[in-house]
Order: sequence, then C-alpha cells, then structure tokens
Amino acid sequence: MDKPHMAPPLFPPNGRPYDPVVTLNGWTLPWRMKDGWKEFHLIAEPVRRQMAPGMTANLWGYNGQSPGPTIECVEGDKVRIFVTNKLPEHTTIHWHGILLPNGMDGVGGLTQPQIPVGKTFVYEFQMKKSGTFMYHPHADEMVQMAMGMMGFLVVHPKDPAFMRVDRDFVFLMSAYDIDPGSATPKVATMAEFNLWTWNSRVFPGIDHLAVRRGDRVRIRIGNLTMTNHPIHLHGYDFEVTGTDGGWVPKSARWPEVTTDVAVGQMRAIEFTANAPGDWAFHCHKSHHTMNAMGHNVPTMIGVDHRGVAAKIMKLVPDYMVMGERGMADMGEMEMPIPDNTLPMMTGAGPFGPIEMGGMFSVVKVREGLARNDYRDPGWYQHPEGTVSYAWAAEAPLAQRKAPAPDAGRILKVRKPFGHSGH
Ligand SMILES: [Cu+2]
Repeated sequence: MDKPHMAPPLFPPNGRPYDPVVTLNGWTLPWRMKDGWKEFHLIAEPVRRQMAPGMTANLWGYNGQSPGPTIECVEGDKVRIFVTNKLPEHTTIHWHGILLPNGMDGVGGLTQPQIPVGKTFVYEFQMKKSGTFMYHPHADEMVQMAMGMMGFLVVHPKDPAFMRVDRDFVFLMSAYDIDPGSATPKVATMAEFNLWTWNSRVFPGIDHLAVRRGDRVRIRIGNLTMTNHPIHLHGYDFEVTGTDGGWVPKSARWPEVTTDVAVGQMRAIEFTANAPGDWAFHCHKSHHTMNAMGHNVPTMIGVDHRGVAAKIMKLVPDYMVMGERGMADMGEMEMPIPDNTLPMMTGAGPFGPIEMGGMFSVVKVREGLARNDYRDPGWYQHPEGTVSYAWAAEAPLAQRKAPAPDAGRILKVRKPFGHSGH
C-alpha cells in the first residue's frame, strides 16, 4: 500500500456477508478462500510511513504500511494467516483478544519458536466470537512496537443485523520518539514520546470522519502506546458498546463524552449522528494534540525580555521572541524547522489556525451524504446566527473576585527550569 489515505470499505467478495469497516488512513487485507479456509498473508517488513505531509518516518509494519492492513472476518470463519518475516530480526504475531488454541497465540519462546528472518509461519484458528481485536508481535516487543508493528482485527457477527451500524471506523493509537530532522524512532524511549499517532498519522494528516446525518456510527479504538488516552468527542454523548473482551450489554452501558483507553485496551463507541457540524475528536491529554517539539523550554508568560532579545539578535539574527504572551503564536508562525519535521501545532480551519497536532481529527456530520461516501465534505456551513461572534458594544460588567490585599506586590521568584514530563 503506497497511499496514506483511507481505502474505501472492502465488501466481501465471498464467504459470509457483513458490513465492512473503514480504517483511518489505512486499508483492509484481501483474502482468498481455500477448502473452507479464509487465507490471509501478512508480510512483516520495514516500511516508510508519511505521518503528515512534510514528514515521513522509517518504520516497521506489514504489507508496506504501519499499521498493517485491517483483517476482517466473520464469527465462525476458519482463518489461515501466513506470516512472512522480511524484518532484519525474528518476529511472531499475537492475536490480541482472540480465543484460540494455545499454540496459535504467537508468544515467541512460550507458545512457538520465533519466526526466523526470511521464513513463513502459518497460524490457523476458528473465530469463536465477534468483536474488536488487534494483532502485534510478541517478539522483541519493545523494539517492534516502537517501530510501528501492529494492525486491527475485526470479527463481524454471524448475523449481520446484530449490532449493525451505518459507519464503522477503526484505528490504533501508537507513539513514536523521532528527533526533529530525523526519520527513525528512538526505540529505547519509555515515556517521552513526541509523536502521538492514530494509525501512525498525526494531525493534520489524520483522515476526517465523514458521517451522514442520522447514521448510527461506531468508532473502534485500540491503544498500543505506553500510556492511556482519554478520547473525547465534541457535540455528542456516546456509549462504549464493546471492548476487546466482547460486546457490552445494553444494561451495562452509561453515557460518556470522553472514554479512557488504557494501554493494551480497545474500545468501541457508538452514537447516532443527529447533530450536523464539524465536531472535534481528540485525545484529551493536551500534549498529545501536539507534534514533536523541544519540551525543555521555560515558561515565559509575563516575562518582558525585549531588552535581552535585542542583545541576542546582535549575535543570532534569526532569534525570535516568543512565549511571553503564551504560545498560540506558534500556530501560525513560519519558524524555520529542520527538514522532515512537522510544526508543533498546525492546521488551518475556516476561521484560522487550529493549533493542533498529534491525536486530533474532526467528525464531519452532514446532511445527505451517500451511503458509503467517506470523502471529505469540506468545512461545515453554519446556519446564520449560530456562530460565536464578537460583541460590538461595550462589554457588560462582569462580577470578579476582589483582589487579594497583597495583589500589587511584585513577586521575585526564580522560575524553576526544565520540563521533561508529559
Ligand atoms: Cu493521549
């Protein structure tokens, strides 16, 4: 797969019928039927993945892309999955959440020998239940997952009417530590990642989720990063209807607008798209909606450093004064950055800079889209009088808390330096 854009849903050409999913910035792996078995072929190999226009990373993945293609099958299917190892080291594949014979579980050393370089192994099992699953290596896991090896696995219900939705989106969350100006992740990083991705893409490279008004929508999310991600949708409340353990019974669901997806977990959320608009959809950790940046910068809010800046500019003509009013300026400033590096916060909307990066996209709910049309419908046209507006007259007096008695005192504080944590 050479394109970073979402492939149209792959309707099953044979086997049991089902309503296919769509993979954000990804695709579904075709199969062949052989003597009642559904045969898939994954090739583990180094890939190049464009994370957003302007930056491409050297990753490892499957069949030309990271994450690998989505595998779709149906409850009851007998699947045979060939795995060819074209990596420079051995690997395996573990089928996360699938109930299968122990020897098919893919844990190198424990349930099978690792797949040597250049060899092909076969996994065979029957899909006992429908749901939301994933696949990833269980061999040199730290390195192989830090390099982007993972993929989505959806098992559709045998009865297509069960849990039926109109649009079913899937993506995996992964994180990378790629120094500005470079292209290969630092695989030993444990916590300080600088690129928080959905399907190894960052905003503004992540597909929009185009939805027809009135559609029942499911979004399935899996987390293979090293931390949890509270995933937040604007404009709607939703319910978690499935996990990697199975479907959640109706009586056990509750309404949410944010659902935390912990490490190694998957969540399927559902809502009925009755409110048109461009609704932000993102991780609620504010550092996870940013792209790579140096985090070792002091807080400059309230510091007047114009005098110092003039002196520095004699030595460094390109020096930029920034941060004393906050950092929003960076959303539009044209600061020189190294090649193959994305701005920390970026993206342009109909009203100006969006000032985002990382795990951010937009659910675009529109009237009258065609049934399987996932193309970007453009920006929302707001009905007259429904957009927040500038107040032309004098602002009415607001109540404010009385200032503290010592509010006028100037505090002389040495600012603590250093910020190394997310
Ligand atoms: Cu996050």
